[in-house]
Amino acid sequence: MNRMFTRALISGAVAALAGAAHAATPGFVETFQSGLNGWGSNPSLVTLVTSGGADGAADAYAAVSDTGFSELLIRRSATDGPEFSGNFLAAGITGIAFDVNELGIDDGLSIRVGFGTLGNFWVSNTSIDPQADTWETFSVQLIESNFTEVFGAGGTWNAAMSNVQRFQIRHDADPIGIMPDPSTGDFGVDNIRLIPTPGAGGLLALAGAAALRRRR
Ligand SMILES: [Ca+2]
Ligand SMILES: [Ca+2]
Ligand SMILES: [Ca+2]
Repeated sequence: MNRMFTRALISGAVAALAGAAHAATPGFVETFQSGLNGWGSNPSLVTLVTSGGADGAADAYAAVSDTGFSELLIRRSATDGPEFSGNFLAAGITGIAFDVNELGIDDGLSIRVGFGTLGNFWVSNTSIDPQADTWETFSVQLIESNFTEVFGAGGTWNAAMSNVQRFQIRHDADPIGIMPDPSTGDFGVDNIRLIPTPGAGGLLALAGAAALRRRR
């Protein structure tokens, strides 16, 4: 059983366990094999590329580009679907990881993850600048000290974690700002995953193990 199929099987099983709950699902992996699924941007250009993803020649990914010096990001909102929104605390989501590729030339990007409510938004303190044409993994544990609140002074970390409405993967060079930074660069994203609490169940643990195994 190949890795892509294994992950799809696990994702499907986890989603089935979660039933029709309209909330983020621990263990969920956005592989882009079924399309962009609501991931987009404005004003960056987001396109589905059906080959050359993180899992090989026949694997799809999302490409993000901009040639007009506007903010470089890919995002998903609650209105695009439930998978990356809702109550992360109650769901037991303890980390975020994704695969990222600088595509073509290395534009010297600083790729971070950000999420929160409409008025209470947090961006990861750490970033990744992948090598050109190489898939690498970025991951961050969801604890307050790993993030900076960029919008909504006074809104708490727990309030943002409890009601995620916007989820971004963005280019944001130091210092971290309210908005992603403009760039003429491009990057690819694949396998955006919501990491479950360790020991949250055999199937969820299996999902984590599958994600780890493919990194070795
Ligand atoms: Ca993929
Ligand atoms: Ca690039
Ligand atoms: Ca910045």
